[in-house]
Amino acid sequence: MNRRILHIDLDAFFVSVEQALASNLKGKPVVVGGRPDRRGVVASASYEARNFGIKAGIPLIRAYRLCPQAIFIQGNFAQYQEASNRFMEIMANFSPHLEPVGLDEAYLDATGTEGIFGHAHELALKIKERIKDELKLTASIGIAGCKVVAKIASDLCKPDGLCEVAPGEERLFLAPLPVSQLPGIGKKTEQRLRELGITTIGQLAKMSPDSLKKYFGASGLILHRYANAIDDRKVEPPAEAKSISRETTFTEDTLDQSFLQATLRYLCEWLGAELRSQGKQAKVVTLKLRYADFETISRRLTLTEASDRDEVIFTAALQLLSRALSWKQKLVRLLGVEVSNLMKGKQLSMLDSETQRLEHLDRAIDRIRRKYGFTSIQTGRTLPLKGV
Ligand code: DCP
Ligand code: CA
Repeated sequence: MNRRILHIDLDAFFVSVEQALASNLKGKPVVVGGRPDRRGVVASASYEARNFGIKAGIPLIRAYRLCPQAIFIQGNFAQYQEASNRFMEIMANFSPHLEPVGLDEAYLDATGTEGIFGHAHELALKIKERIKDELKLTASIGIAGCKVVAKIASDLCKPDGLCEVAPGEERLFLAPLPVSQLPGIGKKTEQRLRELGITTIGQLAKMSPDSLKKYFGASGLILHRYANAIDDRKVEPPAEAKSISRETTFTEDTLDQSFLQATLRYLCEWLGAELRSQGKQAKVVTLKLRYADFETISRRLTLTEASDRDEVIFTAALQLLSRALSWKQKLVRLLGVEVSNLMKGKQLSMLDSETQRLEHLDRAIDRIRRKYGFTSIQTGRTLPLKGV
C-alpha cells in the first residue's frame, strides 16, 4: 500500500513565537540568540533577517555586521516549549501515528485517513489552518510516500508552504536537487561527492551501493537508499523517557553555598514543573557535580515515595549537595539534577492537607509560568540568582 506521510515544520520557530507575542516584531529582521555584543550564536532568524545572509549557527556579532538594524532578542525557552506542546497537541488530533522531532517538527502518517479528513493534501491544509488560528504561527508541510522525501519537500516549500509529491514520482522529484538537500549530507560529504563529479541527487542515485560504501562506509548505503527515495522507516511515537534532567555550567567556577543552593532550587523547580506537565512522579533523584578540574561525580537518592513536588526533589538534591560539598571542597563548574524511575499517577498517602497545600502552590506557579514564561515568577529560594 502506498503510504502518505506528512512532514510538518514550523517556520523560523523561535522568532515566530516572539512575533506572535509582540506584533511590532512582525515583518522585521529579528534574531533570537542574545545581544549582539555578547558571545553566542544565532538560534533562529526571521525570513526578513535571512535576506541579509543571517542564519542559525552564525556568531551574533557577524549577524549584527550583516544587518545592524535587526532586532536582537535573548529568547525565552519556556515560551518555545509551551508553543511546541500546543503544536504537538494540535497534530495529535489528526492522527495517533505522530512522531515529534525536536520542538518544531513532526512526521504524521496519514495512510488510510482519507475517510475522516479527506485527501492528505486537505489534511495538510487543515493542520496549517489550525496552527495559524491557534498559535499564530506558520508551518510548511511536505507530503510523500516516505519520510526522507516528505522532509525534503517541506524544506523546499518554506515558509508557509505545502508541497506534495505524487505517489511514484519521488525519484523524479529528487533527481534535479543538489545533494546538500539530503538529510545527513554535510559540508564534508558534499565536498567529497563534488570531487567525484556528483552534485545532484539524481547522479548520486545512479552510483553503485558498493562504491558509496567504499567512500562513506555504512552511511554510504543509506545515502544510496535515500537518493533513490527508498526509506521504509516508520512514523513512530517516541519511546517514553526514562529520566528528566537539567544542568547548568557556571560562567565562573564557584563554591558559594547560597548561590549553589539557589541554582539547585531553580533546577529542581524546573524538573518539578516538567514532571507535573507530563503527569509523572519520580522515585530517584540524582545530583551531578563537575569540578573546575573536570572531575565529575554523581550521587543518587531513592525517595520513600515517588513525587512531583519541587520541595521534595529539592530536599533530596540539597542533602546530596551538602554531603558532596563537605566531602570535597573544590570549585564547582557544573551543577545538574536528574529525576528517574518515573511513574504515572498519584500515591494515595500523599493526600494530607499540608502536602495538598504545597501541591496547590506548585500548580499555581506552573499556571503563571505557562502564561508568562518560566522566569516570570521566582520563589524565595532562588532569589540569590537575581542580578547574577
Ligand atoms: N535552533 C537553535 N540553534 C540552531 C538551530 C536551531 O537553537 N543552531 C532552534 C531555534 C529554531 C528551532 O531550533 O527556531 C528550530 O530549528 P529549525 O532548524 O527548524 O529552524 P527554524 O524553525 O528557526 O527555521 P526554518 O523556517 O528554516 O525551519
Ligand atoms: Ca523549523
